[in-house]
Amino acid sequence: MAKRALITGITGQDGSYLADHLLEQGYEVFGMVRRSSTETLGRVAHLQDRVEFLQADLLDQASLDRAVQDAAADEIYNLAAQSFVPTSWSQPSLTGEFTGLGVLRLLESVRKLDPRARFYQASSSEMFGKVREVPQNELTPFHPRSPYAVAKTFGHHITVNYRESYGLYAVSGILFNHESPRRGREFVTRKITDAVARIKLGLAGELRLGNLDAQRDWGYAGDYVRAMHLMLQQPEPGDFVIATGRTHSVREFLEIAFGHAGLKWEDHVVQDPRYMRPAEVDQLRGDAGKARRELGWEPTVSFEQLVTMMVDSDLALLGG
Ligand code: NAP
Ligand code: F7E
Repeated sequence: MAKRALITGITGQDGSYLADHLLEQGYEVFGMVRRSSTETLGRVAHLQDRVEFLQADLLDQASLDRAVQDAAADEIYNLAAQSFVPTSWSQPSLTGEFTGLGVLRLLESVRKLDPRARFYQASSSEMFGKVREVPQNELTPFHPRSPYAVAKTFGHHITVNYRESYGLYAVSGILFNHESPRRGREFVTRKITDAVARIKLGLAGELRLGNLDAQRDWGYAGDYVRAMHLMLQQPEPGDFVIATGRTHSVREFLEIAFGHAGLKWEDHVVQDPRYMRPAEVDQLRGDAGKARRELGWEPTVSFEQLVTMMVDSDLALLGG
């Protein structure tokens, strides 16, 4: 019989790639969506006939209970969150509710109603924040630097705690930044590739950005959802860092993205204090050695391939 998976956050970047991957693996896929007055299924439009959507919200325990019961899933992937770091300073309580307490609510539903399900929590490299060591691995202490990161740190610890308290098969994937043509346009990578396409096609002239010296360990989302699935196939539950092990600056991203379209970034980029953050994380670089050894996981897309894939996709979307 086909395995059943429930994905929260299926309308997001990762949820859509994970749904693609699990359907390819022969899973029956259930996707949790929240009510909205406008359509949010754009990223999963190609899967509408193959996924069963269940309406629920991370703020509403009864709706989560129902979704967990109806899906009767073998594997539950909790990808839903308020995931944009700057919004976590302007809406800190909401971020705590969605990104922190939402994890606890879902774990409660699993504990009460489907404790044999395997549970994946989407944790983040942002938990390392003001880093204690470079590169960061599963044993590196956390020092979160934004309300988002604080909420994710709660989500991580409560996942480990439910594993230890109730014997749930619950794992936390500590994923470094991963991007794709399906990335939201507010995140710096997609903001840049979307602007490159607009500038190239004469639809825009400038791009306003914040800290160009910020560095990230950027990988490809399609590679990272494979790791999520692998984590739930292990004999024992455990936590894993997923990263490329290479760091690049926003400036390097600009250089490749604009260069790929035959443009010079210096002619178009304007630094704007509005996009600076109250606290920055500077030296994120992941050590995915445990995932390589125990999951056999490797990233397949290089930084250059990622940037050019995103520029090409945005050019195509705009008809270029
Ligand atoms: P994303 O594109 O922002 O997607 C977030 C998803 O969460 C959307 O489907 C959104 O639904 C849903 N959601 C938000 N609030 C909700 C609520 N109250 N109830 C139900 N659903 C809700 O994020 P992503 O990049 O795919 O990331 C997936 C997860 O991994 C997130 O938890 C993120 O924090 C974490 N993460 C991401 C990265 C990364 O680099 N991408 C790295 C580490 C960890 P709507 O469509 O209705 O808004
Ligand atoms: O920022 C700098 C900014 O918003 C990356 C989320 O998926 O990954 C993501 O969080 C860097 C920061 O992603 C702009 O200061 C400069 O240093 O693309 P971002 P993020 O904050 O790293 C982690 C792992 C997650 O878990 C999150 O959910 O780029 N930057 N100028 C800018 N960033 C933005 N957004 N906009 C700018 O104009």
